Amino acid sequence: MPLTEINFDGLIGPTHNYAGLSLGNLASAKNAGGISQPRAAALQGLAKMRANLRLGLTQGLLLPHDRPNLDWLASLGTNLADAAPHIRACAFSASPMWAANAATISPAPDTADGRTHLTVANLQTMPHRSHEWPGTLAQLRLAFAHPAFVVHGPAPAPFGDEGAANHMRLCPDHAAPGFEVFVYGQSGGPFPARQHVEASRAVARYHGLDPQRALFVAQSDEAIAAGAFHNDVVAVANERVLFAHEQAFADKAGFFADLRAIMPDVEIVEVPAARVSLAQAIRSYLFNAQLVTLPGGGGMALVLPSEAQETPAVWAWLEEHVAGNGPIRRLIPVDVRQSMANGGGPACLRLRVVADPATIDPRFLLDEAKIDLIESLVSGRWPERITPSDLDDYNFAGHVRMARASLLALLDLEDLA
Ligand code: SUG
Repeated sequence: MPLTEINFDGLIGPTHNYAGLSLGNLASAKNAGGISQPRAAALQGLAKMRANLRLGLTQGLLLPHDRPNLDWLASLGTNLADAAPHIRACAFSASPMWAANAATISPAPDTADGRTHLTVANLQTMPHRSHEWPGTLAQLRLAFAHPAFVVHGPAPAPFGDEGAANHMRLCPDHAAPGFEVFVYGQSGGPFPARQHVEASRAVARYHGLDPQRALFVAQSDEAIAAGAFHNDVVAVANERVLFAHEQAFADKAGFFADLRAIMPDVEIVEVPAARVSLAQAIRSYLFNAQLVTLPGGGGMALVLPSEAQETPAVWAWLEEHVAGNGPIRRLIPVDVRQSMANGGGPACLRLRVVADPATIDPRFLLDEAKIDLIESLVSGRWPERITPSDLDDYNFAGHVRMARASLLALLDLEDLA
């Protein structure tokens, strides 16, 4: 089977909660201490996966990690009972759901050895995400064990790497050689820059990319200050199309000129600040959308959060674009409000891998029957609500660990226990 784009969504885990752990992520700060609904959250994510399957797209799954992470607590010389509340919250975080931060992928046509390279992200800027990578790496090593893939360990500290959320690939079509754009932040503003250029350059070297076909581009300080803690909050690319906010990049003119020089047929769709402000773009997560190519020559669709439809300036711009001759032909709003309340939209929830599906461990691929099974397990085993005090309850920790164990058994993935 030819190379195709596969979206691996992170299944939202049973400990999904609002602990306000991500400085610079405005939604996370705003909802800190709120009551979460892990069951509804996971069902929303699964509904998005099902809808994407029905569009004719290939859909994969990444699993929730074992939380609370007792090994991480032990590495800090503590345990669930004694850990400070902030550290306990970090151990409980369901943050691996945001699979766009799992790894950076360079598909086979882009790499020197003709294999698809994946580098697990170290996520070392935020304590609650810094202990994700071993669990992610274990899954990547299983899912992509075929010799068509090379799975790399993380770039070393102190260089922060947040994976595909800061990486865009432009190409004539997914199976053809592409151009890879690594977007990084420069520190100095009110919020941390989570993607460091040293990490991006290391990933490009691990993957054996042609230096003539890779660009390193700085995020604008104003975007980070406005809450764009990852580039995928203000830009998204698919095939020949780059869809971005006018204020996404530090040196927009230089970046666009470089991109046009290496890829003359690139189509840049820019949303002007005069139509949609950075604040509106970030609140609505207009750009945290899945820009996908519909099979059968259906053009491109934008799978975007329903919050975008509810933001008049955003929706007016989008409707005009679709009515005109723009490359986005369809708008598909989806409800992922539980994840959105922690700053994770439709694009954060998925990791894109261009590969032949036959080379992937089928336990990580989905069809509707498997989604039915997972939905019914989630409906029975995921907590309906989590309040901050639940994280102090020892029995609660046992309950959520068992819930995940039953998912592993269902999917025949006990190797990840
Ligand atoms: O890393 N939120 C995540 C959201 C990640 C979104 N991913 C992309 N843009 N690709 C983060 O900031 C909040 C957790 C909390 O506060 O409980 C959180 O980790």
